[in-house]
This record gives sequence, C-alpha cells and structure tokens, in this order.
Amino acid sequence: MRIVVLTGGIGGARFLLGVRAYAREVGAEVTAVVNVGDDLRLHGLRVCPDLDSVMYTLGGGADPERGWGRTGESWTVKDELAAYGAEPSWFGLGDKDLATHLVRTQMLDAGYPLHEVTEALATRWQPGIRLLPATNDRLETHAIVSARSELASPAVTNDAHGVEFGGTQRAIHFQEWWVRHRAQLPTHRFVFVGADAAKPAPGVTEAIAEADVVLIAPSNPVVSITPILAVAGLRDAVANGPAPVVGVSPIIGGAPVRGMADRCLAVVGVECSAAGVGQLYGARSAGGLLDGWLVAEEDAQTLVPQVSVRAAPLRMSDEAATVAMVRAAVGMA
Ligand code: GDP
Ligand code: FO1
Ligand code: CA
Repeated sequence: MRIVVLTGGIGGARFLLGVRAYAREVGAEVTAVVNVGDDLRLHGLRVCPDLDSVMYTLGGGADPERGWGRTGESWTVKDELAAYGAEPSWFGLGDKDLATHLVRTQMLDAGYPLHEVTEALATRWQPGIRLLPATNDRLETHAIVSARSELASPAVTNDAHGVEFGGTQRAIHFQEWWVRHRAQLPTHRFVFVGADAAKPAPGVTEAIAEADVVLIAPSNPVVSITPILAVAGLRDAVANGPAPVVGVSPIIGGAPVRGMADRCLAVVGVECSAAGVGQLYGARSAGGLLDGWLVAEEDAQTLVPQVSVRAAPLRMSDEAATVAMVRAAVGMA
C-alpha cells in the first residue's frame, strides 16, 4: 500500500509518527508532501520550518515542548547576533539548527534542487518515510495587513516587504505575522507568492497518482495545507487522482489543539470548527477534495455535504493514539 500525506510542521509531524508506525505494521510506503510557504531567508540562510519540524520529529531530534527546532539546543549565535543589533531579533535560530540551514543553503547555492537537498539532509535523520517539499520553486506565504499596523521589519527578506496596496494594505512575510505579531494584526487575506508559477517538486504528482490513499494531516488548513494545494497543478492532481482523499480535523470542539489556526480561519472567513474546515476543503464530488473527513468524538454531529464523516479520538497524546487515528482515517478510504 502507498500512502501520501499532505502536511505542515508540528501537528503534521506528530501525525506522521503515527502514519510511519501504521505503515510499518501493514507494510506500506509513505510519502509526505510538505508545506514550504513558511520558508524564509534569514542571515543569508534558507530556513524551511515545516520540512525541519517533520525531519527532526521523525528523526528523534525535535524539541518536544517547542515543537520546532532541536532538542538540547543552545543559542550562542542568536545572542551574538543580538549583540551586533542584527535584525530580526524576534526570530531565533539555534546553534544546532543553524548547521541544517548552512548545509541546505550551500547545497542550494551549488545548484541542487530543494527535493534533493531534503533527501540529502534526511540521510542523517532517517525519517523512515519519503519527505518531499511541495515545490522546489519559490512559494512564500504573505499576510496582507492594514497599512497602519505596526511597521514590518525589512530584515526578513521578501520582495513584498513594504509593498502597499492602495496605501491601505501592506504585505508581510508569514513568519513576521505569526512569530513577531502572534497573528494579532488586522489582516485582510493571505497571498501565496509564486504559487501560480510553481511546479510540484519531482515525485509529488507521481506519488499522488500512485497512491492508494491521500491523507490530509490535522495541520493548519489555511497556512499549511492551502499553500501546498496552491502549487499549480497540485490541487488538481489530488482532486482528480485515483486515490480516495481523507482529511483529519485539526479543530476539536471549536478550537485548535495548539497554535493559532483560529486566527487564520477568521482571516479567510471560515468558522473555527470541524465542519468549517471540512467545508473549506469541500467534497470531491462538488469540486473540493474530500471523500472522507475524520473528526473528534466531541464533533460527532459534524456534517459536510457529500462527504462521509466519521468520529474517533483525535488527540495525538502518544504514538498508539495517533496510530489509531491513522487506522481510522485509512479505514474510511
Ligand atoms: P505548523 O506548521 O507547525 O503550524 O503545524 P501544522 O500546520 O502541521 O499543525 C498545526 C495544527 O495541528 C494546529 O492547528 C493544531 O490544532 C493541530 N494539532 C496539534 N495537535 C493535535 C492533536 O493532538 N490532534 C489534532 N486533531 N490536531 C492537532
Ligand atoms: N517560532 C517562534 O515562535 N519563534 C522563533 O523564534 C522561531 C524560530 C524558528 C527557527 C527555525 C524553525 O524551523 C522554526 C522556528 N519557529 C519559531 C517556528 C516556526 O516558524 C513556526 O511555528 C512555523 O513556521 C509555523 O508553522
Ligand atoms: Ca507551518
């Protein structure tokens, strides 16, 4: 059996621990198609937060409390940068984590595409599944905020910085919106810069075409899953592919289990509920994506038109609980 998972960072990584364990039980192959919209260039280095969260988590090197970055991390370089007054001060790269970005950036600058760089980094971490970036091309999530919101720092380099829309709106990089402003700025919408011209990374459409099931991880629907689907052709590959598509709700009882998905959903005008996210993805038979939608037991009454909905315990408290979730999701396919 072949399983493809569309995934973001921390929530997706925990889900993938369960997918990997399930796959070992049943002898399945797993390919994770990972969001790159959160990526940024910082101090000259390419940082891929979602790919790294997945790689470190599956490789046993992730900090379990933070969810991002390395366990046993130290912050000497961050402190030294601060002593120079080097911005941004609101985004910290740990010393161990820096080595990943140094190797990645060197390889990219030498001409290797991101999917090959990711494969090379994974030879150290042995994640046990195939990790693919959704695209090798530039794709950056930007938040369009009110122009009078506190001024954005130009230190996170992206072309949209300072771009104003009719003097009333401006674009800031997703990380600045999420980390610096904790998703609290008045926000009009998100833009996935580059998505129209981006191609799925080599292997992505092939994996989807050969899959027996496509799972949508309980990741942030707006800023982790939507940017993956925004890559030209990727949404169609999933929607028109042969494999059943089953999503797992990241919202339990009307709230995200962790993080700020509620703020992201508010920006796109979607109710923060299992039903709201299910309808955002939509039924495959109605031009959307889903055949099945797995919700938490407390959301058992959820209805998504033309989608088969099932309820199960959805808290990823340990690997066994997560494997049970995966089994329920695959069972719907
Ligand atoms: P990020 O890229 O680091 O933000 O991580 P993801 O987008 O992959 O996942 C974030 C989402 O994971 C959040 O919206 C959480 O609600 C969801 N999440 C975290 N833990 C759990 C859990 O135990 N169960 C479920 N169903 N969702 C979870
Ligand atoms: N999140 C923070 O809240 N503060 C940070 O300083 C920070 C640094 C950071 C460095 C590398 C990395 O891979 C992730 C990092 N994150 C940080 C997490 C991350 O940016 C966000 O949680 C995700 O992009 C949202 O998915
Ligand atoms: Ca993310």
